[in-house]
Amino acid sequence: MCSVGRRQTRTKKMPAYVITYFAVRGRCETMRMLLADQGQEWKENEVTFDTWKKGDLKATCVFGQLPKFEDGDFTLYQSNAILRYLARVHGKRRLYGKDDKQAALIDMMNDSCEDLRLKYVRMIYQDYENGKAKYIEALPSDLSKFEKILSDNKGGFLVGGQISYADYHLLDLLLNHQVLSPGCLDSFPVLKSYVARLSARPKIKAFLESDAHKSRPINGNGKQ
Ligand code: GTB
Repeated sequence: MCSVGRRQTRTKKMPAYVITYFAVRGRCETMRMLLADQGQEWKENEVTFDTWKKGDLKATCVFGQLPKFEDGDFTLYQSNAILRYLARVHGKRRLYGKDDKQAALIDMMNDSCEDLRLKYVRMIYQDYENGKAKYIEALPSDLSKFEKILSDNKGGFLVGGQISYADYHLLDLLLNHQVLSPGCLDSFPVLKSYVARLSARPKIKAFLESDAHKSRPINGNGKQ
């Protein structure tokens, strides 16, 4: 049937992705940054701590925790599994390297990001007052490893010459650490320019400057 001359009505498509999480950056800012950089839209389903305490939502979560991620009728938990899912679906090289070996190296990098995130989260939630200074003192030992990896890989990313899901994870961690300890990258020129370069990618820049990002606290207990 010919549609010439007929008024075309375009209905706005709802984003297929839904992130259900607390109103913080926490474990979701990496996936939000990845989605933003890949030009994707998503809906936020913010959960207040009062709602969470009632327990009904927790009881429906497979591991009793958030984030929960929905892609239509497909539901995922575990932030790193969500990142890997998005890495397989998006990007020129799927944000997951050019072959199985690069994919394995990218997983290895992300595991190291996760190790650092866990140390950071433990300090923030369990030991902020007593442990912050000690944490900052020990931080160069972790940062120097990422500095060396980025110096050795001339491609400008953790692995190869294309951004991967692990790069978004490292960027988020480094941004959070610069809030914790503003000078922490001063002795790491490669990490410092990596943060500047990735933060200047137009869609990441717009995301980092958005009210949505800026208004979200980094952590759920107000410590940062
Ligand atoms: N391995 C999991 C993943 O990577 O997704 C870990 C998920 C996780 O730790 N989820 C925390 C959670 O659901 C939220 S992130 N906690 C509730 C529970 O276990 O019952 C950390 C966090 C804690 C508190 C807030 N807050 O109060 O706003 C925000 C974020």
